[in-house]
Amino acid sequence: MWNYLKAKRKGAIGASVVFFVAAGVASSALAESNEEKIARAMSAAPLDISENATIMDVDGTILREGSNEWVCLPGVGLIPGDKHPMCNDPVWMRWMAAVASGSEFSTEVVGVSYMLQGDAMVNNDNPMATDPNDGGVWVQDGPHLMMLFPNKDLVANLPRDPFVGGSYVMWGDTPLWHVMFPVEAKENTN
Ligand SMILES: [Cu+2]
Repeated sequence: MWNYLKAKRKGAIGASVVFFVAAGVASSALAESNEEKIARAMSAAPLDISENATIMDVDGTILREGSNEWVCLPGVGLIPGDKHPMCNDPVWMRWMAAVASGSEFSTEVVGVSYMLQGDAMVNNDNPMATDPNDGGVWVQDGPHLMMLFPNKDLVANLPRDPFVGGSYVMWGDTPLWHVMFPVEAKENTN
């Protein structure tokens, strides 16, 4: 499962590189400035977090050193080309690293991530799904927080349905399970 996910993501990155080469587009013309990336990354969380956060590009490059324990990124690095910024605490950074490397994740304490600019469209049950027409439950949240918990019993009372209103569990039957806390209403687009 993990290798499959990695292969899929790598394949997607490869394909986008080929596209740009084939189209003859100079990558420098499309490249965003570091200032733009930093501004977007910072917009994921309240300023008292993001002002002093480390800003890390999606490829791991440090764009700005920080002085608190938060790391803000200009996009979801696991999804090639994604531009939904996030600010992660150290627990969430460990989760991201575990997903990227395909290793197991566990935590003794809760983890918090801010995505105040919204998220990518995902299948709420299957993190590996890439086709929004596959009949699954697809969801794209606006501004939200995300939390990781030490064990799933702690969130047993929360809905799995993203459209029931309020917080819900995403990817609940996978090792990537976490709780979504939308702070804006959304419509059921399924
Ligand atoms: Cu999110």
